[in-house]
Amino acid sequence: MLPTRAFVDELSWLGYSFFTGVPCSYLTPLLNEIANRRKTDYVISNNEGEAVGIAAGAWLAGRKTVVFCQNSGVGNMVNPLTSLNAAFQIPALLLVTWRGEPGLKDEPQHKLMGEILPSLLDGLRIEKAFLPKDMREARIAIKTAAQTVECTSLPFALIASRDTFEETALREPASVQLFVGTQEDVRSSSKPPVRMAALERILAAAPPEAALISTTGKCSRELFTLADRRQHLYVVGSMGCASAIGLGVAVNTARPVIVIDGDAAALMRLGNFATIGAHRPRNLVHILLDNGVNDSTGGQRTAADSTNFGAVAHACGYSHAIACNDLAAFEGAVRAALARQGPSFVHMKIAPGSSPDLGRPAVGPIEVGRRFSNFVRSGSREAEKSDSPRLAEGVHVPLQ
Ligand SMILES: Cc1ncc(C[n+]2csc(CCOP(=O)(O)OP(=O)(O)O)c2C)c(N)n1
Repeated sequence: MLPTRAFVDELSWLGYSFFTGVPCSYLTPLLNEIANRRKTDYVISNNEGEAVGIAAGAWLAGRKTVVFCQNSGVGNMVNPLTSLNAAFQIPALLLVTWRGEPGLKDEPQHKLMGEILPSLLDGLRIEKAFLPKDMREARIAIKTAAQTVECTSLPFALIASRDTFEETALREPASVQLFVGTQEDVRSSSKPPVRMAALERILAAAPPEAALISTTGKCSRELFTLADRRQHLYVVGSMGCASAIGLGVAVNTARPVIVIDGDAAALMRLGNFATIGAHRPRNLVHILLDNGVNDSTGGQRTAADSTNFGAVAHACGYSHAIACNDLAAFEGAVRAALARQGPSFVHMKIAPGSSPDLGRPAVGPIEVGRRFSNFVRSGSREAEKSDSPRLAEGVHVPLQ
């Protein structure tokens, strides 16, 4: 077995101090050790795909990241691994447990994934190594993994078998408080504007130091058409992950971070709201441009009209949530959100439709990611002074 503390020390020495993921019982000692450390950031997540998004945001903000999961959770990661990490060349050290490992007795639900895990990772073109249970050998495996991550700028998977980590007790369980923010509804009878007009208002309200992360489909295409700047991250794939990426960026910078979501994308990963509410980054403004349809794929209806998004954000612990449908109120709401302590949520009803000759980002995702990352990491003096995440004051801090 590996001495758990020495394993985490090894990762820390190599700069890996940002952890996110979904637990597996094989990792309990490791997760206790991480939670016990004050200088290690541990972002709980609800879904392994969400964790990949959070880690991608953290990497863009300059962190080296570890995403832990049970191998069942690799299934939840496939979309962002292929269309975010591979497309943008965003690395992460994946620590994947091996339930259903061939030759070991395990539950029936782990059998198939246990058998296909190595070939699944091969299919995803993710390099891998089996984590040895001897610390001397494990050190070499971790170093090699870290070097490969640096060289390829892609995820690398360390696969951990049963009984890899020595027992470690949780010193102090994190205290959880329910935060009750405020909620407003200023919708009027006015006709909702198109997305492009709403995006223009966001650009008018956003200060030059703000980072903007736009969701998959026409939202990113329209933002690119209106203005292409290094502080824009066009999330062309990984539908639903814009808010997770935004969370990962926001907890690692003092800059304002604005996420521009779509209703279908938000519904695809509604759990992200709860994670944002749990971690409460005060510099995050989450905007939802809700046209009630999958506009980018031809206008198929979503469940948006029967969902009270403001109530969801409020219930999940956002500081403030507001619903609006006219442009003046929307711009005012975005400006107010940027001025107050977040996380804030702005739900804007828009009309479906877009220009028929809408272009696509002419800059590739690798370049978009690099220039966004340089922007986030540069010039934020407060961020440079402190290495602590920017969370709302006086609330539960689950990052240890
Ligand atoms: C995982 C995944 N499923 C489906 C798609 C196809 N797709 C791209 S954009 C989109 C609709 C997005 O709708 P919404 O978030 O409401 O934004 P809108 O297009 O309305 O602006 C869909 C279904 C995808 N890119 N990824």
